[in-house]
Amino acid sequence: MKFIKDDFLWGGATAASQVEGAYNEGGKTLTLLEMKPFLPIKNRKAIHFGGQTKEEMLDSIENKQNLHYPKRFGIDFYHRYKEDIALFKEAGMNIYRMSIAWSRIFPNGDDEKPNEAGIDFYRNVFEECKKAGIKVMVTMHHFDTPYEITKKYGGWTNRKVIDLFVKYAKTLFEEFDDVVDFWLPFNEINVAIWSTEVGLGVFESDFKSKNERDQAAYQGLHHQFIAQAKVIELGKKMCKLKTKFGCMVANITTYALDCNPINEIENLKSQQISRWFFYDVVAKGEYPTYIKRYFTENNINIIMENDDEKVLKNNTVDFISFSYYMSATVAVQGKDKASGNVSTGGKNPFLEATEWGWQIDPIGLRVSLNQMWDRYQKPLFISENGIGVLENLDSNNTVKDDYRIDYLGKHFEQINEAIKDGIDVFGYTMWTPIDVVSASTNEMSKRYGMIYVDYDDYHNGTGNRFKKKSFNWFQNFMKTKEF
Ligand code: P53
Repeated sequence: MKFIKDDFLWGGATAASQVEGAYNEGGKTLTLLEMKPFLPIKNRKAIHFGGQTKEEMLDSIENKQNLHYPKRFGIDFYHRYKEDIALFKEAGMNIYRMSIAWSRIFPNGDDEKPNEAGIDFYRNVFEECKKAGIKVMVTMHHFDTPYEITKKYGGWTNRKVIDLFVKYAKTLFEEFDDVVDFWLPFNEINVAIWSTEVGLGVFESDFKSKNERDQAAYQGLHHQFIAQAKVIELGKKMCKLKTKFGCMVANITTYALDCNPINEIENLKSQQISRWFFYDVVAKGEYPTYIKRYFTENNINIIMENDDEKVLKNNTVDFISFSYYMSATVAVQGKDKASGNVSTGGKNPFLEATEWGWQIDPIGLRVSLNQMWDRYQKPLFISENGIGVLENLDSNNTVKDDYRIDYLGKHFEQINEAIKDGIDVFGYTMWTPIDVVSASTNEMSKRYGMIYVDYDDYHNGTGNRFKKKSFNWFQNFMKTKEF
């Protein structure tokens, strides 16, 4: 089949904490992500993200237990970025989505001046992309609030962190406006509610009750909403191109398990709380009515300052980006919650799932694109989509990943259909062009790339890069636009 849109952007996405390594080079400081060890996984379908106490995480700084902390090492992109960008170019990618580690730019969180070594590193990476003819989309915060900000301010629950983030963004606009094509202030902003450690840089074990935790999580999220709006406001003043600011939401599409109306309304409520709320605030510029009811019923009270509503209203996103990996089902009773390691939704008997219980659903992508277009009429960008698999190099030093080719091709087909539906969707970055450390499980062996990286879960290996079969498939797709 032929892909019908000529000027569509095609590429791959990564995140600093999952690729860079070099955690103690160039002046970088730690983040909570780098305090979470790799622990052998007993049940891949169970929910992960850590589970360490604050004490255990702080012990990790001196590595008292002699554990391996994968996000300190990543895939050594910090030293190998030239080789990787050359491979991205060879694959035919015309856009690369990556993130900047805040802790490389402001290692103490509140430094007066930015860290030159950090600025230099990213300038080199961006220039390498430009030389390769690859556009750049940058995430400013991909789960990696500097630990110094956790320590001194309590992470995002403290309103002062808004100003620190805006200052960081100002530095990025000053330094990189000429080499960055699109900015996403926050990755998967809804993760603030799922994990305060990953989303907000706040220790989960600091909370005494569920209500206290949820209250803090929504307050921290509010600060991120305001920070994002202020960054957009500033970016529009400072950057040459005024329409390059987007949001990013983890989009798990769900269906009612059956046609029982009580399940349909349950699904509607679930979608409002888990995804629409986040898009509504950043695309429409206001808290929707259903969330106000949810807050009242759950005893959550957001503290706002006078201007907050105006700031949100006046600084909505130019485009909407989201990650899409899977779908799930929702029912009032009898749902099987153990459908996946990050989704609390239920199983769908019509879908197959990965080893981690992520249910593969290409049509769900078209459903989501239609829903978002109807709700927002803003350009859409799929900033993550892909499949994690346990893989080994074969005797020819490659991986015959036909399942990945199948996964990607079927999703491309649904994007094509969405374009025929009349939807303005302008780009796609697969997760990932190259194997990386998993965000949720810290495994290296949960591989997403079309490039294999020779490291195991303990960072043993040469780190050498090898093309999988999907690399050649993608390269051919970029030449012919046939999939
Ligand atoms: P891993 C939850 C649901 C969907 C996507 O995830 C998610 C998450 C959080 O893990 O995260 C995004 O590596 C995230 C990436 C991450 C990728 O999906 O757990 O933006 O950093 O690596 C895949 O398999």
